[in-house]
Amino acid sequence: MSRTGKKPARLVVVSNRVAMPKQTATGGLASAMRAALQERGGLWFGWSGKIAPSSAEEQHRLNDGQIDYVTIDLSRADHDDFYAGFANRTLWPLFHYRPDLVDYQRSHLEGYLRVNALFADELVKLLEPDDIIWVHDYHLIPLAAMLRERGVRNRIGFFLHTPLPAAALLIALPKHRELLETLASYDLVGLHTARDLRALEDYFLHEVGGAMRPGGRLRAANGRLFRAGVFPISIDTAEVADIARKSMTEESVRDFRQSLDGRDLIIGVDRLDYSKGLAQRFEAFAHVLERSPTLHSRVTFLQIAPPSRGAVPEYRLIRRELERMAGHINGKFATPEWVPIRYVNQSFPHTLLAGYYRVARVGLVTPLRDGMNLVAKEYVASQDPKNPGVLVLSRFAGAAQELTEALLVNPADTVEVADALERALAMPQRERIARWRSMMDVLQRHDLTAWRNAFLHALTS
Ligand code: GDG
Repeated sequence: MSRTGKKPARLVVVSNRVAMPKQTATGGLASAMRAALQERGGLWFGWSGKIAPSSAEEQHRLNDGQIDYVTIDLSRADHDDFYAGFANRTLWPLFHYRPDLVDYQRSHLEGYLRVNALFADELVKLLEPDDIIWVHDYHLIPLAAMLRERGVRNRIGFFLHTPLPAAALLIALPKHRELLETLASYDLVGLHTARDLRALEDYFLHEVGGAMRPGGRLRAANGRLFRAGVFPISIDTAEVADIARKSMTEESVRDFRQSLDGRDLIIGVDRLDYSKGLAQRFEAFAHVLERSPTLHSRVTFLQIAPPSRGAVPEYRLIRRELERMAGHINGKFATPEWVPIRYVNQSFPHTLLAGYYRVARVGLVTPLRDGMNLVAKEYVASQDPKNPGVLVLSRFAGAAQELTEALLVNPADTVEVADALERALAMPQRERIARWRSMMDVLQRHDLTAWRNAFLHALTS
């Protein structure tokens, strides 16, 4: 209830995948959305993750207290064209500055529009006039336009979890106007950083003839007015810190620590994705071993990389490449007592991850491009205040805009990353504490709850 005693409007979250109640929510987004829905009461709509023989109109419904979950299946063709095709072989590489990996196919674009239309058709059946709708990510850019075509007048917000690249790249996308101008059908478009916002404004102002209106609103060429703003996503800082502290007494974390045998740990945790810069990271670590024999047997690099998007060929390629590199580096430097890289293609429960982060002297987070990167924030929040580790962070992660006391690197510069690694390993405790404190202050002031409240406040006011 608000101060006026009026119940806030119901929240409707729409995302490609829905984190169902019994699933452990991987990633911050799932828990953020759950908390928001719990608070106001609401509905979460999206793809079930299942392939049905034909595009099934049947909705799967589940209620869990304040939250209704409604999902639909996709047909094989819809999945291939929309998800494995246009979303993950066109938009994802383009938005991560990899035009070389873009595989544009007209049939994929058609599938993308078809699935967005299917989402719109199914969603209108569920909407009430006062609902506030919050749409997530690059899979669903045209959804608001399609809802508007179906008569929906509700407030609709959109948040892009990836970077938005410079206009010069966006215009390389065939039919880019037809897609990107639909962003104007939202009332609010949220982005992680000022750079992403500049890209959006630049695209609308200089590429498609929009204009800036008083109050910071953008006018699209079709006359529609919308707002865009910077809302850097965050983590549940207090909870992550708490989990990390408690995990130190867990047997599995103690066993792991023991297995390090006094060596310093460097940790990386990433979905296995070419945007995460894992090959360059492996190279930088190899460079350290190459030039600093005194570090041999004294450091262990644990890279956790759960496979993702295995249906997309580029992901199978990067997986093979990393296996080859890890094998090569270990073959070259390992001794009977020591393996330099522990490369693990598995995902772990959050409690364990937080413990690993806390044990690690260095968090190595070097994506080539990343909308935000929550691992960087989780690593910081997991540290022991009296003896914190050092974050080595790519300048091209959105998180670098806030975590300025990390050792910031260009991930493509193997020598610069190697230098930062060695500096991190040798950093005196006082400097580690000072840098950590300043980053932790940022995360405590701006946590996940602050993020969603800021977005929802901007959307509803
Ligand atoms: C997209 C954007 C943006 C990872 N391995 C395991 C595991 N994870 C969790 C991490 C973290 C999440 O997954 C990954 O989030 P990131 O932000 O690092 O990266 P993306 O998956 O690419 O996320 C990104 C984000 O959306 C939010 O807007 O920051 O830029 O690309 O929370 O902890 N979780 C568990 N086991 C694992 O093995 N439980």
